[in-house]
Amino acid sequence: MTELKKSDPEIYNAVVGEIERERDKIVLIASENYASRAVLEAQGSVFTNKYAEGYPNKRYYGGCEYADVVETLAIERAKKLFGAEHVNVQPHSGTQANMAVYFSVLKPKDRILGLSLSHGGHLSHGVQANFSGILYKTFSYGVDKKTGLIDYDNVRKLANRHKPKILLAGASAYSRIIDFKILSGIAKEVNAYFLADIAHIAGLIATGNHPSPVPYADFVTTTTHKTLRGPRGGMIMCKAEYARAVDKMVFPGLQGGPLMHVIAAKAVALREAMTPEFKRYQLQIIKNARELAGALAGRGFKIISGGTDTHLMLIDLTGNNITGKEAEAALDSAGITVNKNSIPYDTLPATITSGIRIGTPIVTSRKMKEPEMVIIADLISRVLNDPENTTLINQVRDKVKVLCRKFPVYEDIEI
Ligand code: DSN
Repeated sequence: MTELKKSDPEIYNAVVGEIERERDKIVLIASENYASRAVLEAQGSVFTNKYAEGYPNKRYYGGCEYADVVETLAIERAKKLFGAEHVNVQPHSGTQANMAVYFSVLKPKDRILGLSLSHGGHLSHGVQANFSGILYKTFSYGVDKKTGLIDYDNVRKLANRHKPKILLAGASAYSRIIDFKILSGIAKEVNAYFLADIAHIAGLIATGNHPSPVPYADFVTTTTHKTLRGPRGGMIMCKAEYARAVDKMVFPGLQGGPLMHVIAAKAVALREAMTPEFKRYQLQIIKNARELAGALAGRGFKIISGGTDTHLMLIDLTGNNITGKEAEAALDSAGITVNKNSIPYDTLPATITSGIRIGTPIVTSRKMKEPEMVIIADLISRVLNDPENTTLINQVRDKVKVLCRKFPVYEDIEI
């Protein structure tokens, strides 16, 4: 980064700080990942300079011959990877992908039914403070208080009562397999569109480690940067009959120029996702999550739903004498990054919470395996049992650094 260092030392220093943070901390944010060097290079390429409003071979700008190459490759790779009839790779984010789907089939005040944010859903699935809650009449289903699992009978009841125009599946903090087949059946029964937002589990689905909603869903939206390990961005898959409506809504409906550098990076990530190595990686994410959940449970932590089938787990701290906010802060000072998270039926506000969410995509990208998960569980447990003990926090931070050095990341980036 010699040019950046010379021309803008403040930004250069922040980038170096971020490289060091990502390198020296154990990052367990379930929605993050460390993209490959190839993805970073594509995203940092000269495609950042290019306007390409429109779609391949139908652009509103000249000079799009290479933009057409990358966007066509991204579309074709996504179609092949997920078995989708139609793909749009232009949404700038997952929320914008959801917005484009809503705008293509809903009118303001139409009804949406999705998983409640406080039970593991997402902002854009109908939260009042989000555009989805402002524009539409939104209803939510939740998880069973005892099992922590989605109560499909209750979803059916609510769907019959509220008659939504879209039934939404998908979550940000749900650790079990989502039965897309049952949910799509419920949508059919009430004549609703079925939208599956697979942002968190796209990598697991692409590699057959979680059942796919693509055969059943009218629309499937995702981000490309979580388990899929690409650049930050969104993507829509849909049945061919909605292709025109979705494409028109993304551009010119909601966006102008697509981010061609991000689309180039999406294409790279989608190619990586087709490799046997990526399939092994996704399986290891799940194995690591199971091991970590088991090791934490063995140290007195309550895991919502009793465990995990995916890349993440939600820890209920109500029996551990610490809030989610306090746990997040104590762990971060010990070099372990997690996020506070509401648990189902939480009595504390979202700014404090009674839980933390933990995910394994990044530590698995660093090639850590089950033995390291036991070490991490032990470090987490020590910090959360004695969060104000600065000597202990410093000791844990040193151990974290040693572990991180054994599993390096971005070693070859010249700073
Ligand atoms: N905010 C993301 C998450 O952390 O799950 C979802 O978009």
